[in-house]
Amino acid sequence: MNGPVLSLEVAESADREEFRRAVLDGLTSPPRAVPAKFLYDARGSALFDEICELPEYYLTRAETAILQRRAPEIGRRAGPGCALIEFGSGSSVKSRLLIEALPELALYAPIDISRQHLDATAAQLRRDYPALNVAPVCADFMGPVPPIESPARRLGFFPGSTIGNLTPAEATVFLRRTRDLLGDDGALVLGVDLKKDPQRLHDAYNDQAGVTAAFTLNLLRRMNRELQATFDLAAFAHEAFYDEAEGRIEIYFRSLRAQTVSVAGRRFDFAEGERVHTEYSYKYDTADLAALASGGGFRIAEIWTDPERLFAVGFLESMA
Ligand code: AVJ
Repeated sequence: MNGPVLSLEVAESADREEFRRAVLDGLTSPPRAVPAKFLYDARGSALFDEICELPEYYLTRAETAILQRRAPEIGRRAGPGCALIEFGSGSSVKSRLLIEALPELALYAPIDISRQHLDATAAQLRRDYPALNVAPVCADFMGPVPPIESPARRLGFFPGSTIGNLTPAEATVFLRRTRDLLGDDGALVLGVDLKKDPQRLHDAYNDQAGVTAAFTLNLLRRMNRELQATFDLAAFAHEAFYDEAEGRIEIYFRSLRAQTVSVAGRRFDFAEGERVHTEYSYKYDTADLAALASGGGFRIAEIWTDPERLFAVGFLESMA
């Protein structure tokens, strides 16, 4: 039998292998890309926490303000005794707003790919809410999630515009799966970033302090460390711009000169100016959100925004 230490090691080498495959695949066939979820190693997660504090990055502040103001209404809509299931829980600042507002909460199940993050969050929540049943689930919420045992009404929570990382097709698949997981009487609290002045969007992903650039380039560091890659961090740059027709921010790392890099024992040529895609960040308006919800099997019961209409939180209910 595997003790906890050994099973952690097994999980780590499986993660490493998944990362290796994804990177080799992503660099081999054009257009070159590395999936966004690999941005979040320990350093990447810390950098993302820093992004959330940047003056240009309004998303976190706007959403937190909406949740603070609307928590009582969310509690009323959800009703007493529900189970709260959070997708990609990260640090649980926003979950606490709901945990405190949901009457007779039966269960809190954070789902996250990082075992470490999950265990730390669960331990802290158990300390702060001794009566709360915390049931962490270690899984990639984009893949199949193991069934969550609870007879209570399920309330999903997917904040932070994380859904913006997904293409509309991927987002629809995610919502359909989530609707099945939450059940016929389930509901989902969903946070999306709103379409707005392109300059404001551009600035949010091109901050003056360079934290977003460090976040993107941290992926090169991670490849160097975990895949014995030879990326010269000074020879690549972060690039982010708003594509208005697609309604999305696109993020890349760009090669500043012609160069060859070795990754996991394979060599990859980069032309000067060649780029590798790392993220989309889709922006929604209320019509986009309505289409997304109905395509995913939900109806919108309510949409709340902040006074500047920067961000939106939707209360979605499963359709029969
Ligand atoms: C965590 C996906 C919501 O798209 O705004 C922020 C990630 N990347 N700055 C976003 C991100 C660069 C963020 N999400």
